[in-house]
Amino acid sequence: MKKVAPDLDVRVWPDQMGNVADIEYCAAWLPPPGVVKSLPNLKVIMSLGAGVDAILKDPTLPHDIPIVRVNDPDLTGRMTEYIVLHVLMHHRQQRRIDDNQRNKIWDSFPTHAARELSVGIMGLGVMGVDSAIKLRDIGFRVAGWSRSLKDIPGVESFAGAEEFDAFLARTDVLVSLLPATRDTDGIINRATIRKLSRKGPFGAPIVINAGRGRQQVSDDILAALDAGELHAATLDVFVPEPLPPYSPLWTHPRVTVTPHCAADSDPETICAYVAANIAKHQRGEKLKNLVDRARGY
Ligand code: NDP
Ligand code: OXD
Repeated sequence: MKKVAPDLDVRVWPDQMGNVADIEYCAAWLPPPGVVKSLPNLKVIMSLGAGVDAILKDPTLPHDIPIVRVNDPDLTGRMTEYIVLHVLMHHRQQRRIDDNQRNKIWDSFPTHAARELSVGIMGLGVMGVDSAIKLRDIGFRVAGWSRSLKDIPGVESFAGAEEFDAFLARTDVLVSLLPATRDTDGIINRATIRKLSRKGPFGAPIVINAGRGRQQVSDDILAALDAGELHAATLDVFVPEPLPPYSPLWTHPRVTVTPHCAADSDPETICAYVAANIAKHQRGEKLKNLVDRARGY
């Protein structure tokens, strides 16, 4: 912050807070409960990430202070790289090729075209739309599911609980880019997996979760893999994080574990975003990317 906004009086919690009554803006990722409430003159909370579940879980969080979340092309671009990478990794069976190379096996198995695979993205927000467009442009059959219907050329849109099953039925690769809310908790469960398409080239679906760990029921994913109901999974987010060493997800041959790195927040980019929003607020301009607390995202 000091580098990108040298004129701001920046205080760092917990040691350099000074008189807390001076503090008008707070930038946070996982504030310990009670810290935000202890700032009597706070005007805006700036999330350091796109997801705000870690901020909203503080039961003492004041109700009337706006929360701005990150919506930045750097973060979105990183997420799209991750989603495209992992869809392609499964589609091109790269893990099989890696295993074969380790064992010096020349196994030229048949491959298939992108148009043969249906990708379904849960969450057609800032991240989901960008990933959908890039996957569409590669040639995958892409659909998205969100609360409200979207109009994105070449991307089929489904909305609400009533269209969830139809969305799942056409999906070979299920991607989650949903926020963690009461409504999305546990959404990737055995029943959801069983509703996915089995018409794709692998005969069973694939799950990629880069939203939040709370969305997946890990035991259901493992059971579905072992029962042949799920072909493979890529998981970037977990409960708890870090994923403990004893978790069977680490060693399952058809699970790819990544350490919540799908879209890393680059400190300079995010601090510049926060500083720009502070300047905007001080000029009396309307803030964008405000969190709707009732919706939870
Ligand atoms: P947005 O708020 O822009 O998009 C959220 C999307 O989810 C919207 O399309 C919204 O629908 C949809 N949605 C929310 N609740 C429901 C529901 N109950 N049913 C159906 N659709 C729902 O968020 P972003 O795209 O910026 O980020 C998404 C999430 O990605 C973050 O909340 C965070 O959890 C995760 N993330 C993970 C990172 C990582 O490194 N793994 C990095 C960054 C983000 P509608 O459009 O109708 O409102
Ligand atoms: C985010 C994250 O929400 O990094 O930005 O998970």
